[in-house]
Amino acid sequence: MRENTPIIGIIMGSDSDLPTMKSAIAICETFGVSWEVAIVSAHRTPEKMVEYSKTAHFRGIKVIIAGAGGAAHLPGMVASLTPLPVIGVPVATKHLQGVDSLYSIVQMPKGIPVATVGIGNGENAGLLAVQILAVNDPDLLKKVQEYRQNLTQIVQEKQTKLED
Ligand code: RP5
Repeated sequence: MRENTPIIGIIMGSDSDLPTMKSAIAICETFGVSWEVAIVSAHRTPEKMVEYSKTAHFRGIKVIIAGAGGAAHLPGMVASLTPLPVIGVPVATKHLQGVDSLYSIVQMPKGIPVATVGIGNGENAGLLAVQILAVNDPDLLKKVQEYRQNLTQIVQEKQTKLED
């Protein structure tokens, strides 16, 4: 649901991050949570980053997912500028396979947390954002529980196939 009143803000440093971030969008769609997406670069569009971060909560955004690769300063800088929870997605890179991205995002100083997911794991970022929203939304919480039950069922089916 790409709506006028999105509640999850998905941002990324470059359009080259989109393949990774698409899985976060897919999770929002699965759970019926409204989202928006934007390219916001800490280095190439720093003023846009400041504007986005300072105004997101006024526009109704509840959680920000920020993906970046390499010198991945976007999630941390956004977190320093917004009161909203920020989930960081380290995007895999060609030369250092995303370890650079991970280290750039995960080691935040005390006081300014970024909830960092695994390298390339946009899906978990989407799920974490949904779970944060579900704390105050019983219907969404039920959907999260059903999603988990489905995961369990998939594993059980794989086990059954192994035993066949
Ligand atoms: C970062 O630099 C982006 O998040 C991207 O992961 C990386 C490379 O960007 P491009 O050169 O592909 O635009 O800012």
